[in-house]
Amino acid sequence: MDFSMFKNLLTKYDSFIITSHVKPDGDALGSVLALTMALKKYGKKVLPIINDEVPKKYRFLPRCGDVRPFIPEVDKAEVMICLDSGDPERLEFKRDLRDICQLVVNIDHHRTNSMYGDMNLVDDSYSSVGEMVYFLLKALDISIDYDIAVCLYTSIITDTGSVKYSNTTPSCLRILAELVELGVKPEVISREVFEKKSLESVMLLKEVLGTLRVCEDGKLAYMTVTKNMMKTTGAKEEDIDGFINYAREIEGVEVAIIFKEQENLKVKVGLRANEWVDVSKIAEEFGGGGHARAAGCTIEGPMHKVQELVLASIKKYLKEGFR
Ligand SMILES: [Mn+2]
Repeated sequence: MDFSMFKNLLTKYDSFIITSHVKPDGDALGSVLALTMALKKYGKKVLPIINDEVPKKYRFLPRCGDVRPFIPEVDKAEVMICLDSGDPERLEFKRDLRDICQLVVNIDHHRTNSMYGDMNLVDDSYSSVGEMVYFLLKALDISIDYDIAVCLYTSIITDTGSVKYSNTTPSCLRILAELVELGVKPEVISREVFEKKSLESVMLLKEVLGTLRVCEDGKLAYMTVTKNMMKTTGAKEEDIDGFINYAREIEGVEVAIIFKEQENLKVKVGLRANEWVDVSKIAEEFGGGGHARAAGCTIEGPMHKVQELVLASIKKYLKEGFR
């Protein structure tokens, strides 16, 4: 992908909002913070905005205290750069993006991206948006300092599951090596992103593992998180991160699902695949999206109905081998 077109943008415009999706993960936050710091170095006015709280586990990221939700009538910019978000609804500005800025730039690596920008830099061959921001900075000749390196490193290891997933490429491994040369300590970031868990999270895990079901000759595994479990353990949504891997890692499992009961009779569905099922196709069928091996959607209805629907769709896929 040619990021040099971005150069014209910087000659033409001076003020930027850089944003990403709600329930921000390490790629969303890492890429927003890295690009914010970089454009500030370039002399631009930049507002890093995410319409949600920064999860506790990402508060080690440099300058993450600068990220805050949008304030209507106050926050304005010429350009809005949207990172890691397949559709504009996930940004939750609750208004047309063009009411806030003149130009929308969409930089993303989700296959299901709806191309909502005036400029769309979308390519699902990148491991993470952090990797895309790395190449963007190279194209702009902006040097990567230690703080930017920490953010980009966090982006890449979050989305590749610590360079374990199928989106791990020679390119992202080379970038990680360069970031380590700049002083990033892999063991420190791994501990923050993957190891540290709240007590509430482990108490919730105990409950959720009790709901594990395996079917379709061991190829499909799923777990359920109810509102009641959340209440009794005091866990937050972010505490559920990574639970799905307990289902995905079972020998013989191809598809893993986690069903999370939400307010107003909605269920959030997280989907993972190991080798061949394209779960983004299943998520799309229910109005969601994502990547081939990691995707999600939110479906209306009581838990048992949603489970019936999603399980039926996946069983069909596993039998027919395509969608
Ligand atoms: Mn991402």
